[in-house]
Amino acid sequence: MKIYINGKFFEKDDAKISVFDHGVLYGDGIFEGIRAYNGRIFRLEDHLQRLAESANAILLKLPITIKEIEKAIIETVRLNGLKDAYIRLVVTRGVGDLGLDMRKCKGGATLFIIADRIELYPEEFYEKGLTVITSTIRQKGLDQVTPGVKSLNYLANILARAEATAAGAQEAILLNASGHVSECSGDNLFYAKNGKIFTPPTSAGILVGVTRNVVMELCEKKLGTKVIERNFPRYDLYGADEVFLTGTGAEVIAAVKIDGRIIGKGVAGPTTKTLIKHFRDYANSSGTPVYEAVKAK
Ligand code: PXG
Repeated sequence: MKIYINGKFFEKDDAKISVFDHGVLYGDGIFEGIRAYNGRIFRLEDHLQRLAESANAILLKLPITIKEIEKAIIETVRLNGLKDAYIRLVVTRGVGDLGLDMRKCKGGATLFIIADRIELYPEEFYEKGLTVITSTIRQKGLDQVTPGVKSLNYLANILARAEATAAGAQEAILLNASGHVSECSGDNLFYAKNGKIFTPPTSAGILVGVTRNVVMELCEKKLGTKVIERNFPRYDLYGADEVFLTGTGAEVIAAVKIDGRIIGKGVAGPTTKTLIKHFRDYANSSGTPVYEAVKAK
């Protein structure tokens, strides 16, 4: 495995960053989780746009341009010979001293890229659906660092996921301070009821998922239904016809049991299944080519 760090490639065992990197000392940095299907990187521009926005929000100067980052991602996937891949791009504040002051990170940001095979939910989960719980951990407020920044501070999400695991569930819902549903520990959330599809708005405190945006487009183009963004309590999920989650790893997947309540018929419903199909068709037929790009040079 070849890992990119600041312009150079390293073998896995040699891919190391400093213990003085503020990404390690403070979780001071941002990341993206990106997928490649069939030798093409899915919605790469959207991920890079979100990365640029996250960087700007935390006053982080990217060490190279977005165009150069795009090239580095393609090169990392290519060097590892991957067609289907999970790509992790991380940008940290860089090497500083033991204090909080970001000005001490004089060498600039650290950027690394890992491209690996992807670990997926077993296919049967796409038929049977997931079990989900509501976490006791609240979503960060909009008056804190907004959940819209994909920062390296994932402890709340990790602890929420641990609660799910302890309860025999696969995902956890985070409510925001007002008790409305925001999102899951690593996925956005939608529900369908009486032919309409709903999802929490950005003001509920969510990461604006690349998959969420694609699914909203697919709902409009393929199902002829515009997704309604509104705040709702978790009780609306219990009475929904279908609940589904979206994320780079999970794609589109049903949640069929929430806090012990069976949702709909207790298996992936027709809207979810149709969206899974449309999403996969689209993912497998779009994206930035990894290998043709090199041939064309
Ligand atoms: N909300 C949160 C909090 C996320 O971390 C999503 C929504 C979905 O966004 P995208 O852009 O992927 O549609 C995410 C991203 C994992 C893992 O290993 C998942 C994410 C990030 C990092 C790791 O399950 N999900």
